[in-house]
Amino acid sequence: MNAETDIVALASAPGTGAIALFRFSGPGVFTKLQALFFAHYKSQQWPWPARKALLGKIIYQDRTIDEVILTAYPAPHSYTGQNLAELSCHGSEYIQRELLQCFYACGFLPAEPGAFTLRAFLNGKLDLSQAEAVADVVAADSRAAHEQAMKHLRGGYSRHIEQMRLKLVDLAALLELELDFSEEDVTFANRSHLQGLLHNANSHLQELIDGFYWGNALKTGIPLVITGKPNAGKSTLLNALLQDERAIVSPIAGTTRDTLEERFILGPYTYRIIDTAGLHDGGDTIERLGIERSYKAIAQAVLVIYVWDAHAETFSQINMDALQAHNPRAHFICVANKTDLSHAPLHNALPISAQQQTGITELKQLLLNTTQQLQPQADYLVTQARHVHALQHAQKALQAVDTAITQNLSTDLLAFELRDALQHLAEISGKVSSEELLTSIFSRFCIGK
Ligand SMILES: Nc1nc2c(ncn2[C@@H]2O[C@H](COP(=O)(O)OP(=O)(O)OP(=O)(O)O)[C@@H](O)[C@H]2O)c(=O)[nH]1
Ligand SMILES: [Mg+2]
Repeated sequence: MNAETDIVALASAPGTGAIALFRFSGPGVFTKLQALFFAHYKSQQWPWPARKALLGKIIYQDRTIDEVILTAYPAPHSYTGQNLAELSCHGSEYIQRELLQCFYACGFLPAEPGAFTLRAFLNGKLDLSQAEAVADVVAADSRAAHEQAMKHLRGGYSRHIEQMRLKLVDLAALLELELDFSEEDVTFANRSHLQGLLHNANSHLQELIDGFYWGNALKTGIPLVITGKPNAGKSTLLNALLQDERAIVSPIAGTTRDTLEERFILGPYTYRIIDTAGLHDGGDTIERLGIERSYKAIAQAVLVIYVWDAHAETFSQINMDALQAHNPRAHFICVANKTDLSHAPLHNALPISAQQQTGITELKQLLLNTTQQLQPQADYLVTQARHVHALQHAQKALQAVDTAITQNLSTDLLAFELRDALQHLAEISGKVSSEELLTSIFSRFCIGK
């Protein structure tokens, strides 16, 4: 992980475009580019003015490869904190290839995925959780996912965790002080005060951990499961919502055997909408396997639409409580389908006809309103599984401190567990990190970011 090399990468999407953008970072970037870039205007020749778009040519071995715009960002005022340059050229794949070859010939090395953001992290431009947010901003495909990523990028979340960590650092310092004076049997940290703070920190950590349920749903898509009896019209409803003949529909009960998942954007949200095998007792081996998967999908859902075939089934035959027992945390919506055939009382179910596509707009609106109501208004939702693990470990260590106090155990044991908790909290912002961790985080980035 050598961050002192001079790297280059195509930062725009691969393929032909109106323009393409190359990015360079490293201490020797400007020296290397000087041999290739010739500014059009005398006033813009070397030394290049900082952060100004310069028109010029890339000339390599007496051959003009392209007319380009170069912007130089001298260290430390750049994304990576190093000398950084961005060069936009005409977007043909041929030009991109030719330029890349001449950059390599001049000594630039190809950038690994996430290399620029890694350097920004190593130079203190952003912390690790902000770096992760950069990847999320690039990947966000809905307003809700984008909003979450931007919040994390601004760093409020990191500061929030850091504030909690610093309070615990104060406590740890008092305990360490006691250890220094261990001969004299003094206590600097009042134990009941300490426990009070631990309880606060603990419930705070729990809040953050709980927030991942929604944080993850908003980032990766809200799991929305369509369930009901066989033939109720689940697959027809999926198709109506997607406006696409995605799933097979047939009058034969047991058509859908496996779960089928699609992304579905509604207002600010992305849903992972999942069609499932119809629920019933009995069925052959394959159907049973399918039904098992249906229950598994329900258990992981945030929202569940129960499709009630109002034509074939009376409302009293539906056992919603038994269904909700599979996922008490999820929100269940009941729709009465096939209302084109049935005039049965609706019992608060939303009337639709998936086949005739009536009530679909109302159902979308209901989904939207329900999601808006359910989405927590917390300032900071945890969106990374890595953070949840760190928070859970920190919580476990704090609980161990608490137990140790109750059992009147020695100060060095308290100090040990508290240090462990601090270590885990510090992992979130990357105050402590290993090369392995950094590699696993940044390898998920795209090249050029
Ligand atoms: N009249 C009417 N028929 C419908 C409606 N919705 C679905 N159907 C019909 O009901 C039958 C079953 O529809 P599917 O969408 O395959 O039902 P499913 O719930 O996915 O069934 P399985 O996959 O077998 O569990 C098909 O013949 C559909 O055309 C509706 O609103 N009105
Ligand atoms: Mg089906």
